[in-house]
Amino acid sequence: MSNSVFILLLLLLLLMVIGNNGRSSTVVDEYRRDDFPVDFVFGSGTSAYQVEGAVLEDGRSYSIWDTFAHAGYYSGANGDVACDGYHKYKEDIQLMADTGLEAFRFSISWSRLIPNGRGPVNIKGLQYYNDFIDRLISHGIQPHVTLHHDDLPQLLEDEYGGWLSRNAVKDFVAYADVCFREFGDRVLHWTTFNEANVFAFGGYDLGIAPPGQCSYPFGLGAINCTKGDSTSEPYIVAHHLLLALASTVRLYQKKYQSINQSCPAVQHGFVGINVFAYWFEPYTNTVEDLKATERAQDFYVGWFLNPLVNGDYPEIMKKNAGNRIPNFTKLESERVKGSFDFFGINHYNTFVVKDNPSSLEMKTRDYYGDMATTLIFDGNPFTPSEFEVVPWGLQKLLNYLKEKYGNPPIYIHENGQIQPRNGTLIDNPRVEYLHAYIGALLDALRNGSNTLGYFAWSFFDLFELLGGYEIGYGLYCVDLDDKELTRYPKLSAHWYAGFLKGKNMSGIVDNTDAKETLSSAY
Ligand code: IFM
Repeated sequence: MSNSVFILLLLLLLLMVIGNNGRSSTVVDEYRRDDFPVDFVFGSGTSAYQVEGAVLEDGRSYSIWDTFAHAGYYSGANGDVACDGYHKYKEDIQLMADTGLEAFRFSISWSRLIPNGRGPVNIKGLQYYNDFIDRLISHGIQPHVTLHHDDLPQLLEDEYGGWLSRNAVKDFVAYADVCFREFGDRVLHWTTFNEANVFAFGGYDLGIAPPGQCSYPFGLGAINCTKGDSTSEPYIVAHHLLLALASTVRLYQKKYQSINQSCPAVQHGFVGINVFAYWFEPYTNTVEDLKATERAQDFYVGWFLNPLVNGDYPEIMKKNAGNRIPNFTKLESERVKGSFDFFGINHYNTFVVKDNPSSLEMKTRDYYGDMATTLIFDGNPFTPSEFEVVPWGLQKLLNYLKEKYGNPPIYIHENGQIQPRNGTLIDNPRVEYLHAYIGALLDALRNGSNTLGYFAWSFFDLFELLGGYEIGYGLYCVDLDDKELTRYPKLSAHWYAGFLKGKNMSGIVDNTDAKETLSSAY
């Protein structure tokens, strides 16, 4: 090749990259399980309230999610039965094994294990989770446990106001202690809080998640904001979650990671936290929009990751929230800093961010007002009918976490495609989504991201946090019209199983199996 042709080709390549709006590298289109490291884990997940049902069986007490659902947020729907996972877990675990899952992420219901919130352990609850974990392991599936997935025991909410009180820190650590003691010989991966940020702003600013608190004029929920203070409560709750994480990690290190009287057998597990993370693109390349984009990331993930990596909240949060965001004492800051073994992220989509300085002029501001941005959503941000497929958003997010927070160990705890729950098993949009995002993940790994695992959300269609039974993300459909709540694989379950079992995957899907299943199912 002559020099001039070579230079021309290089120029062409450069133009193609720029033409792609700087949107990161191309996403790998064809890949197989073997392209990922052997010790990388692929799994799927659920959470207790969303699948178990049996809400008052065998000694379980109500959690704040039961109360939230029964208050009418889901127009009468609730998790009283959900997928009946409490009774059907044996067949469910068989299904996980048939699908080829290497790991399964689930949460323990605090109010099933310790119905009073603190004090005596419920033997039936203990048996259930022991058997659940044993079965996963005997089927070759790693258990990844979440301790709190929006479901604080209601008794603690009633007693002292739940996570608004520092008392919750002590009770949470005691609950974690029980879990480490009882299950830590088999469980290595512990996530303290699922979507700590959404729990704080969804539950205490917007009122769209348990416990559904908000103050006028800020809430977004279906129920009126009759209780709460959107201007300060999200910050107080987040602060307590961080202190609880720090104390839990200390407890694990002191009591379970070194030989001592209370724990003669050393545990070698990992304790982390999970946050919800969008990728944000600036609306324009103006300094204002670029700063707004950085600010949005600080408010979403920096809120938790900055204290954990650097010992304090992002400067811009402290500036904009003023005295509504708590301060860390010197000792707290030292304890919070570094108190994680991994970060879990839940990533679904990418949004565009525009500067919105006028919100800072408001006399009273909620957390979103402090963020001073307009997040541009196409349709309903929380329950759209389908997510746009933006795999480069995941690549950019992983790269951002690598650059900004020193390449911490990451688990992608949730990623998946939303769809209306209408009984269809041919879910091509979900296949397209999973195929694209797993390809993007491979690119990110090749780019040096320290991501250690990926969990497709969700294993079943379950009781959804933001849409009850109206929407689903499941690889498997649960037939709500059948009293047996029979599970049926969707096309995406076949696709994921093919990938996990070593097939070469492209975007093209063979739907022969799914068609057969569909006709026998309906
Ligand atoms: O179902 C929820 C889950 O409980 C938390 N992350 C988002 C999912 C989909 O909305």
